Amino acid sequence: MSDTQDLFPTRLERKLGMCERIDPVVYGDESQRENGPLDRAQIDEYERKGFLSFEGFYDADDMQVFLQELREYEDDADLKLSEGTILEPGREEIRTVFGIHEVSERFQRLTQDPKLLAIVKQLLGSDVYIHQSRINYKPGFKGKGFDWHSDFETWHSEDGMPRMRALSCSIVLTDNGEFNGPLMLIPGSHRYFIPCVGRTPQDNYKESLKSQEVGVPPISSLRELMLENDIEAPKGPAGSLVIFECNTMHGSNINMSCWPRSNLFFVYNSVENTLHDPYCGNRPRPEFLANRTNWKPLEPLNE
Ligand code: 6CS
Ligand code: FE
Repeated sequence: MSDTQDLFPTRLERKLGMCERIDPVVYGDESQRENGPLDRAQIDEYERKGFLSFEGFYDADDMQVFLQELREYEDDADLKLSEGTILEPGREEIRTVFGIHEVSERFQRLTQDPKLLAIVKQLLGSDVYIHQSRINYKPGFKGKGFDWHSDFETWHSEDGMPRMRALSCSIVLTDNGEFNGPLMLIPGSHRYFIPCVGRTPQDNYKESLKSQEVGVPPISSLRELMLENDIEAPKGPAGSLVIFECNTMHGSNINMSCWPRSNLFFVYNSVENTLHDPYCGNRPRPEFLANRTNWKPLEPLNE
């Protein structure tokens, strides 16, 4: 078991009600919060909603080289066989490639983009490192969806992440429109921790990354959050960015369009929030899902 008290019990036999968040959303004192690229209004919006979206954060043309690399992976038999590559259920199409920043130098460099890193450090109020990276391909007609979930609920239970001091940067590599299964988020949902019912099977990730059964919040809690705050699905051209807090409820629909919806995710964790033993009591998940070996602070890479 972990060497710290479990403040967020989940994955139990009995249903527990949702509880109010106990961790800050934006870390650091006033001066730290002012010290970064986000202005007061953006900080307040992130604190209130649990996410921020930036249309055209990167130039769409600059995303082409990243997309080209994705296309090459689709024809890379070895990569498709590796454990960090998840295929669509019952198909040959790639669903997710995990650990992309370790597979590709170009993606590694992007994790250290000065513009992005400055925003992340302003929100987390500390040095940061990559907890997890991935690309969700969501190919046209065949890309399945992702059920509603809080990433933190999984990362706490299955990776031993102690507190809510991490965030995901989702960079859209293809246009995210209404019809190709954009990321959907429930504003304000990050303010509640929603325990999930059901013990975590060993090696749960072998199933959960294709279709999540354990760690899916109760419908009653989801309904309460949606009625209170609605749902938002930020859209935008390739190069747009959504930053969402580790505990913000999110999911996405299947892709019924002909256009792929390929998003890149970098998960930044505070160096003050490094992993303990998984709170669910299982053995740790593989490195491509949860980085346990390199917590060195990321330095910005200038062009
Ligand atoms: O288990 C995880 O870490 C992954 N599962 C989901 C549905 N989102 C976060 C992450 O990619
Ligand atoms: Fe997720």
